[in-house]
Amino acid sequence: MSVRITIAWLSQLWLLGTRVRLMTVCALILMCPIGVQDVVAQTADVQADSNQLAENIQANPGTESVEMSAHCVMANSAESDFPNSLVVHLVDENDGLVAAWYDGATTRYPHGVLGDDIEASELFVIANEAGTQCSQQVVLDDNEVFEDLAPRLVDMDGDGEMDVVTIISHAEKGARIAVFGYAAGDRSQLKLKASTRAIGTPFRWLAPIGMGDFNNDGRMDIAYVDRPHLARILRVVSYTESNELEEIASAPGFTNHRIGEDFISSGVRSCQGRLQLVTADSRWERILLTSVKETTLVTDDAGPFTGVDSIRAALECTD
Ligand SMILES: [Ca+2]
Ligand SMILES: [Ca+2]
Ligand SMILES: [Ca+2]
Repeated sequence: MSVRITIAWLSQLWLLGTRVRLMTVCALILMCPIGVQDVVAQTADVQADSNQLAENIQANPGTESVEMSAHCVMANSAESDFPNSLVVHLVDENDGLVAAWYDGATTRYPHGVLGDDIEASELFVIANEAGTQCSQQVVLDDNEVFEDLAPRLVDMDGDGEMDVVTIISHAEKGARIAVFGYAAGDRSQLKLKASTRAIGTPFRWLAPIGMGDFNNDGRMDIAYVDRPHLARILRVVSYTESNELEEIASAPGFTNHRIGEDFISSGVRSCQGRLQLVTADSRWERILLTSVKETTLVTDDAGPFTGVDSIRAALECTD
């Protein structure tokens, strides 16, 4: 089922229409200072407020008629409670996810390790579909939040389309990594595709380091620090053929986050074709470079940790 809706634009940035336009918008967004990203999405669904649409059309002489599916929702990252959580993927010829952000601020999970106790309860995405863009929304249950800074767009299952890697925390079970995306060929509903098991205790968190094929077996992996303030265990999970996140390696002695910081001090570097995880050691004294050899983590010392800038410097290849 589809409906024909006239779409009006809330900003000067034009989005709907061709992929070229979207690439232009994404490029603009990437160049925008934080806080002034105008708009990523302006789509409409069958429940859209027709009066509002009419006003928008009158206020914006440039309007378009676009064939939209009924599963699309209104979405505007600039009006989100977390506009800075916007992430975009520069589009190639493929259809699929091109942007994601959090919304729905809530204080129902008062953990506060990321600097405040305001967390997100909603995830929005924009997908390219046959030349149009469609926005979709995930709304968490009341006992969950996205205890995160920004979603991550990565093709985890290797189907050529971006997936969204998030952190969900549960009132009774604490944090887990959750991967959202579309089932092959079906963009009618964004789905939870895979998840780690939750830590098991409320107010226990994890901090992603990054995504990549760290053990070089052709499957994407996620590296994270399990309880960076407490257990300080580096774990690597692999995205399996059956949409599971299966642990392939772990070791204690790592951290990448301090309570109250609204950033994560870690990342993945690729130097001479070799992927390495960059973190601090559990005492915040040294910078560690860690690679995955089959089921073993191999760690090298890369000098003193002197703040997040020293992590940034270690992410650069030196030769
Ligand atoms: Ca927050
Ligand atoms: Ca994918
Ligand atoms: Ca792998």
